[in-house]
Amino acid sequence: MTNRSVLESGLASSAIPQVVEEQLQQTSFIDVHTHLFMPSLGKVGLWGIDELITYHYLEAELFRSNDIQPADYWKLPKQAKADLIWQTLFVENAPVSEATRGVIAVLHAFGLPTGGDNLREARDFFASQNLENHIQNVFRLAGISEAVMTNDPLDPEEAPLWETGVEAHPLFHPVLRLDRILNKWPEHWQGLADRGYRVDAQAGGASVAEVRRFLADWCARMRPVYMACSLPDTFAYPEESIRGKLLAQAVLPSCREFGVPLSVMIGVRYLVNPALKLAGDALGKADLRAVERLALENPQNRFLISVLSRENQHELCVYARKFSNLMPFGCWWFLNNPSIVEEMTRERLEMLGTSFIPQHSDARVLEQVIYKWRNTRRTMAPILTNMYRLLAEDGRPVTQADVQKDITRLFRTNFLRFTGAASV
Ligand code: FIX
Ligand code: ZN
Repeated sequence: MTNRSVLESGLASSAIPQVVEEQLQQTSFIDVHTHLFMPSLGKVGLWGIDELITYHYLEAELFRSNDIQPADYWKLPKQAKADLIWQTLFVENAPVSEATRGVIAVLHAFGLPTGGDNLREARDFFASQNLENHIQNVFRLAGISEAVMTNDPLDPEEAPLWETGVEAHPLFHPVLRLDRILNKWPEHWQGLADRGYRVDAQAGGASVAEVRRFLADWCARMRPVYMACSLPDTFAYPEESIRGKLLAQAVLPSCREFGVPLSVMIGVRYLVNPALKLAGDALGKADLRAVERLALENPQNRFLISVLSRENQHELCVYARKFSNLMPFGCWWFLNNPSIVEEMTRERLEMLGTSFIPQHSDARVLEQVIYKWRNTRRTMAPILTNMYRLLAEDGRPVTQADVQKDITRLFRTNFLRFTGAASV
């Protein structure tokens, strides 16, 4: 069979870019990790221009381009913070970083001025929005069908809302986030004790069973699609520590009991500069032998996994080839820059085929999903186009149905199958 006839039975090489572009645009993605909240969780959910501008990514960039000291910045009211960041990063300097360009893309998506010297018009626009309609519109503009939240059962603002009962929302999936229990037990065991769980500071006695009871109560209350925890670059497994004990004896068994994966996000160096608060975290290369042991010693557990260091990405791909209970997802946080997303995604396609989840937004402010998913589609298009061209050249015709199936798998079914979650 000549090359010509092989190509004839599939898409012509010149047609592949447009088909890829169309399928990326037509497929609604599932945003598997965000810090967005459904409306019934009230003001923990952030949206609007002042939240967009005071995003911790931009706060970190502010202190590089303005002499204000963090301590003085934190004293400012929200709008004054936003005005200072707008003036510094968008008026006095060109908004060329990924995060500043993102704000421009959001303003542009709503037909708002991107070059003005004040935020008045944008503030008026967002103030006039009805939240429910705005969410629908934002998800449509972002090309996502639903978002997975990050819900903290010990958060002083959020937890009482769940405990008194909150209305679920079809576009938002809950997740049980366990950082306070696994990473900050000394500060937070009292929170469980105050709620009637017989735990102690050493996680001794009935603590393990009581933490399992706590997780069972929250699984019944929240019906999470997965449990999750971010972990430091020093994370080790197994480990002689309260985290090691609670992870092995409480969290992993509970995940098996409720049939949900555990999402582990590894590589954070927390608050390397505490003065910057949320913007003060950094990253470190982790020893992924912890992942090897986690996957090997818990074959009945499924792990969504994201690692923060660029230097850990190749290892993660190799471990995912060894352990089918690992599902790599996203280009997390400091990796969520088009140049690195491109590098990671090419490597993952070459090593894992379409058996991974390329991206999540990690949006902390509702409208951020618009630019984060726009960037992802823009980065994915040439990567997938090149991949299909190579496949056709190697002798396998590529059809529109192939492209549609692969994109749906990457951005929807891998997540739905791995979690067992039901989509909207
Ligand atoms: O741990 C996490 O879920 C991180 O994504 C966040 O803590 C981080 O602050 C963030 O916003 C990253 O984009
Ligand atoms: Zn996050």
